[in-house]
Amino acid sequence: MTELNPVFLDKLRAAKKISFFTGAGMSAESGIPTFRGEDGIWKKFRPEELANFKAFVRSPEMVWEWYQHRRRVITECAPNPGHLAIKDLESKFSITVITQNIDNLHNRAGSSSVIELHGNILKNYCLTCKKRYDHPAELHIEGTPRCTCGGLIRPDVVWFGENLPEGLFEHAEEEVISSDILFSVGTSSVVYPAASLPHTALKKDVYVVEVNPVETEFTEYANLFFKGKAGVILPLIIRAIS
Ligand code: BV8
Ligand code: ZN
Repeated sequence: MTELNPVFLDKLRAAKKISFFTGAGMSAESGIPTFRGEDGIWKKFRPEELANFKAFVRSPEMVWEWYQHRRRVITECAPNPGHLAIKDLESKFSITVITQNIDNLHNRAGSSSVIELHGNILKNYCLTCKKRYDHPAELHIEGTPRCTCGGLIRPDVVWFGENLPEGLFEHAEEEVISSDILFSVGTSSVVYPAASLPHTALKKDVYVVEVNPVETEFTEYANLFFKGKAGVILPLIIRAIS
């Protein structure tokens, strides 16, 4: 049993507002492969080849095939005890989730305040007229989905080299610096500007806790590091304060 640090427990009991900054590791126990782990999807694919606009314009079929594959995986998965623990904490604290994940699992777990920094794999829009196609049933995918205007439809996710949606990152920063505690869960902390959020929190004296089975680029800066899986550590924290 991971003995919970008494300083941390005091901070937790005194906290009003807690933010969670999550990455692909948050969904690993739901069965969704991470990007950079052993079975990471970047092992088979390279982000430059797939998760960027040029790749999409060059070969929309290939990029759509990749996203359809990931959609199928995601729809077969369910929120894990880590997602559910974050949702349960809403009964005691004001909770904001800031996720890098596009898998919609925090929403499916019932979290009421979720900021999706990099978009949502179930959402799409037309490159030409910006018409939205947010219900997969609307997408007729033989090869590459086309809009009624004839334009190419793309997934509503943030690709490398693309800016985050207007104002979203600033909103996430505000949530983080106004929190008593920030949990950074399941992220290798290498993709910016998202990965700057825990550092911004530290600068504003927010107590930052990292949850990850391995140390990351951020671990040396964290106020507290739980070496473990999200689906184990987060429910354990719930039990400690119930
Ligand atoms: C931007 C959505 C301004 C799509 C993703 C040169 C040119 C252009 C840009 C850059 C450049 N150099 C740097 C940049 C910026 C670039 C960047 O940071 N690159 C990195 C790679 C160096 N960032 C961008 O381009 C961003 N935009 O900067 O705009 C701009 C504009 C123009 C020009 C310049 C700048 C946009 C980045 C968004 C990319 N989109 N995803 C899709 O998913 O298809 S990124 C994707 O990877 C995720 O969204 C996530 O954000 C990111 C990182 O992955 P993680 O979530 O951390 O996952 P990872 O696998 O890495 O780690 C998993 C962790 O979980 C591990 O630590 C593991 O130990 C742990 N774990 C495993 N199991 C568990 C667990 N933890 C807990 N429990 C478990 N059970
Ligand atoms: Zn259109």
